[in-house]
Amino acid sequence: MINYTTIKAVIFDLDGVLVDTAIYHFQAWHRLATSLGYSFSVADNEQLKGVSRVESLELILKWAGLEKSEQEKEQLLIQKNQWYLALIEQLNPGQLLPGSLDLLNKLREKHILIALGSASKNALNILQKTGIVDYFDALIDGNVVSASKPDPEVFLKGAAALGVAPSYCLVLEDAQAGIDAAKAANMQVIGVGEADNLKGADDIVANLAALVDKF
Ligand code: B16
Ligand code: MG
Repeated sequence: MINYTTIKAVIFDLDGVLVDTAIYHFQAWHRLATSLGYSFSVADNEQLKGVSRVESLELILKWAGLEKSEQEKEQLLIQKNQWYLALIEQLNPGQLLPGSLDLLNKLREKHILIALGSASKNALNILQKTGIVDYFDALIDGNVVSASKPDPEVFLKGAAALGVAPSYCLVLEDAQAGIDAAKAANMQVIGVGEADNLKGADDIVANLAALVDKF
């Protein structure tokens, strides 16, 4: 159970929590995998949620039984990101997930600090396109972390940037790797989505709309 009265900061994951970009990651990885002759499934994609671009490619190559040179991998990463960027070109505030805006407004009203804790190197672009960048007191994304979730680095950096001790932080996550990272950071964590993929979360909600009245 979460004790909401003790929460001084909320650290949001991005893809799959605030914005519905997971489908575009799936489409871009699917296209790349197909070009490599590998049949990329929805179940494969679930394992890539919250995982960095580089590590995602390594997993796909492993599943496909393929070996590539560093130079080839670099090209594949550029290609995947180009396809992904083309897919999110038209992203707009309408693609914020249910409750995102209401929860951000509620936290502001209650003077609870807000940070982003995302593995994505495209996070700033996505926050700008969806019009929510100004809500954040700290932005920690794939450009400033060296260890991928489930390593706690991304969330510990978020707490440090806000000047709040980890035990007063609440993380909102849609990926198992993110739940594990939050727990490793000694933070409370709510899983957003299906319980099967969110083991160890302190609570689970279908979307952020369920949290607006908790604060
Ligand atoms: P990029 P999150 C993660 O974002 C995604 O869940 C994951 O699927 C993606 O591979 C990763 O960002 C890197 O994204 O290619 O944009 O740098 O869920 O941690 O906000
Ligand atoms: Mg996510």
